[in-house]
Amino acid sequence: MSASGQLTISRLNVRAVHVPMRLPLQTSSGTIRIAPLALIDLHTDEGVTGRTYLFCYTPLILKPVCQLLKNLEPVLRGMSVAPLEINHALHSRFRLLGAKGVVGMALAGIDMAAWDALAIVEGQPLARALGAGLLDLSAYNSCGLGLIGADLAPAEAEALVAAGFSAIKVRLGYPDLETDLKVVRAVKSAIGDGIHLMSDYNQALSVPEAMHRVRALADEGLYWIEEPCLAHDYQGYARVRALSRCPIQMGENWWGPSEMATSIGFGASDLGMPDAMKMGGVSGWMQSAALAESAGMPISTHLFPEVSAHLLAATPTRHWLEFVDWASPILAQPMQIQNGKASILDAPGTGIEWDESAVSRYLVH
Ligand code: SMN
Ligand code: MG
Repeated sequence: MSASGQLTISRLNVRAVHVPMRLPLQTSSGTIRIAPLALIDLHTDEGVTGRTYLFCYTPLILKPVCQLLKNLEPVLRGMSVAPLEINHALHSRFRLLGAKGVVGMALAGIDMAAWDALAIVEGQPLARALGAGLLDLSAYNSCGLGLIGADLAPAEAEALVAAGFSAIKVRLGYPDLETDLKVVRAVKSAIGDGIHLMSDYNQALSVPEAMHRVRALADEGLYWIEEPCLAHDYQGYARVRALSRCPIQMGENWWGPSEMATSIGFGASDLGMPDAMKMGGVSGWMQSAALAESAGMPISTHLFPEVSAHLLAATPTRHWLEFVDWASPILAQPMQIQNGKASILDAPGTGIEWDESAVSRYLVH
């Protein structure tokens, strides 16, 4: 390492794994049974390695994401681990194509791994490297509780609470409002009043249908109603929000801070939940946290709880950490939740290290 502590990228190791999910997730857009993860190891000449993973949603995109990352290795080799500089260089390289989708995912993965390496070389948890404290964060259990109907949902909801949580999330978007209501009431009566119940439509409704359903759900005690309509119809969201008595939540489909700023400008939602990957990694997240602070918008995280916990600690308007255990089987130290709180460990970086024998079990060749 140079006297300045500067790191230089030597190599990028990228692997594809299919990790079985303990609880499959039936959403209004299909069922997810495995987590297709791209594992990134960003090696440096100095021997420090930054790590992260990308959740690719569908196996169809896993290999293309990994291939793009591999294609970028010669571009990265020899660069300093300075995430803002790396972003500047990579974003200008992709200016004509644009940096959403597969490109945005790959760039965010490089950014997250680079920040991990920086925090490791500083000997600090990422949260501290970002200027935050090691906070205990309120976490909700977002595993499971897909569209499984009013007969099965109560038992699954009880099990999610029993894992040590005071908040869980139910997926909605059944063919009719009556089933949505039935499921919400069944889950509510199973978990009781002391537990918060978030809800998520995964963009299932038209704007008029969303207006109808949010009014009907007004007195059901939901903590928030997430993504009722198509994610980029900010005008439609503003109309739905105007007549909802329950806070409207969105943000997992904001690709970068500029989309978030547009959404805020339309008054599309009460709450925000950027996704660390789609927002552009740690660097993009910090911009989104600044936007949220100036708009006075409470911010929750989306997926990637291991990295997102550090980011939430560094977010002035922090709200909830979304906990999913999808990467836990391949991590040496899976995230632990106690009494509904996620703690940030006093260890260098994000704390992501692979359980190599699990990784080899789930490797996709
Ligand atoms: C979700 C995220 C990722 C895959 C499926 C469903 C969901 C959430 O929208 O917010 O957790
Ligand atoms: Mg969601």
